Amino acid sequence: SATATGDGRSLYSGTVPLTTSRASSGGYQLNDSTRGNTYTGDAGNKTDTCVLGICLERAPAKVYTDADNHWGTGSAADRSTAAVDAQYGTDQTWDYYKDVHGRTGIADDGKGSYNRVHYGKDYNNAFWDDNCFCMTYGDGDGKTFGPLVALDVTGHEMSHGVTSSTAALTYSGESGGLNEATSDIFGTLVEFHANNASDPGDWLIGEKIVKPGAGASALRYMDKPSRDGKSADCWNSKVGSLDVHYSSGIANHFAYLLAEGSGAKTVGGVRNDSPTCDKSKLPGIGKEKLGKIWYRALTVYMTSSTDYKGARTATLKAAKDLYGSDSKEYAAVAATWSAVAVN
Ligand code: ASN
Ligand code: ZN
Ligand code: CA
Repeated sequence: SATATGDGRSLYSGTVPLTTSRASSGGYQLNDSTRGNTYTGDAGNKTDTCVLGICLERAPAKVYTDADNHWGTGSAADRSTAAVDAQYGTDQTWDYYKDVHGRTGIADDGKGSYNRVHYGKDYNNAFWDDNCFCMTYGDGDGKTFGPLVALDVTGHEMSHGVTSSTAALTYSGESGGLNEATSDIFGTLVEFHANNASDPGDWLIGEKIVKPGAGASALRYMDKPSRDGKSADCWNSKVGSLDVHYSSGIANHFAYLLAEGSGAKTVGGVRNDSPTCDKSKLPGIGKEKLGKIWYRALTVYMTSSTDYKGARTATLKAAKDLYGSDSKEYAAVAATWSAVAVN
């Protein structure tokens, strides 16, 4: 079916362009043939019934259709609005990996994946699933979270697919923290790369989806992960026993410091001194170089069992390949891991 150019009124990102497909029956489908047929479907508020990875029943992914190729209303009351956000988010993630890293799709095989929105009832989460190789998003309960379809969340979930296809970091212990941090790092770099005026880049995760009931301005804070009350800023020998969304803090902190340095900055409206664990001062080498180094480390050097010490080694090898071992970038990677107590 022919490619068409439409637009959507999203919940979080304003009016966005959408590449869609003309349906043979008339109208349009929310399916992007220029991005490997990435599509978004309605889960119909159903849930999967799975035990140990085997699913007896799966919620649907009924592809969205529209008569005039102007999708959504900007209000969550219209079911296609969340679909606009999810499709736009995975478009932007596709483009980030393509433009910045030359990666075409999650598995680098040119194939798109799909999103399911309106999963379950009041479902306060979003997730990547290796079985369907797809992303799924809840609507939130409206008190803690709104629909979990913001740019950094879609970038986070799709990046789980990239990790799964590359280093395949085991989702527990320190490797699990690195898996989570990889999704936060690339989710954030996607948000910056999208350069969307309604949802500009920051170093916060989930700032658009939190509601007053969450009692926080974001889900996670990369500048100083302990701002969430649970995440680790600095490595210690027990971090591997934390939930992976908290042991990720060390690598999130590393990423922020490597890009932005240790000086005081305002992040998400909060002034933060981005303290290093060893009181060192770091200049920061920028988020583009952070992305290059982390991507090469993930795709060339990390394995399923990489721990924090291994991440230090992997990123140093990546920095050496990219900039040389005498470079300021190589020195910055070493100093920044030391600054989060990974030596
Ligand atoms: N939203 C969570 C994540 O992507 C779901 C999970 O716990 N795996 O990390
Ligand atoms: Zn995750
Ligand atoms: Ca963000």
